[in-house]
Amino acid sequence: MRAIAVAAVCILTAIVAPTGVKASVIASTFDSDTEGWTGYGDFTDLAWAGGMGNPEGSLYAKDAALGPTWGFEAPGKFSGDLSDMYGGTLSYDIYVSHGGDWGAPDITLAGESLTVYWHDASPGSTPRQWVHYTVDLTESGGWKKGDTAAPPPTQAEMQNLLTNVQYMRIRAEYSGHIDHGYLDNVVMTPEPGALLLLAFGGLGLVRRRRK
Ligand SMILES: [Ca+2]
Ligand SMILES: [Ca+2]
Repeated sequence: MRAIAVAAVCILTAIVAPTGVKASVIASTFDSDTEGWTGYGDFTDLAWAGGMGNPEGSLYAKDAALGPTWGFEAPGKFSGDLSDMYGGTLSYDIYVSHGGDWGAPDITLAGESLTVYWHDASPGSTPRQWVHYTVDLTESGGWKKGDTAAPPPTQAEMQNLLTNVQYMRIRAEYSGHIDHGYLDNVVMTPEPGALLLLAFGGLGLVRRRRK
């Protein structure tokens, strides 16, 4: 009976988790450094902020006031083959010094042949407090193929984009002021079913070793 259960779990795991796919959470909590994050646009003074965060330890940058919209750009672990993140979520906490908006996208997710953008439904972030965002990594998560008037990606387009993500950017500028901002708790979580099956797969391995 146990052997059958182990075999079933192994087959199930093999189906759901083909070679190279890693159904695990990707996170940056900035506990001790910038974790390889950088910026985009006219950011400056990018640094780890040890005394600021949610909780303490976050990523800081400031507006260089040259014109473009600035924000943060994720390191390599948030790119590449993220296909197991389809159906999962992306969440983060952000703190900005000045509020406002001019319609720039809050999140940019660039694939090989398509880039999708996510705009805050209530434009502008609330300044000087931590604001939490959670976005579904599906075609119905509010992503657009351009500005807010552009169509959303199809299911196939979203799934294909996640097979080879080039970069992920999170906007931190909402104001014409020389503003600054902090980013914390950037988390990509796979679709719950993928995590559950991975757990079952692990159970299968433990049982196999005990035999
Ligand atoms: Ca932190
Ligand atoms: Ca600014």
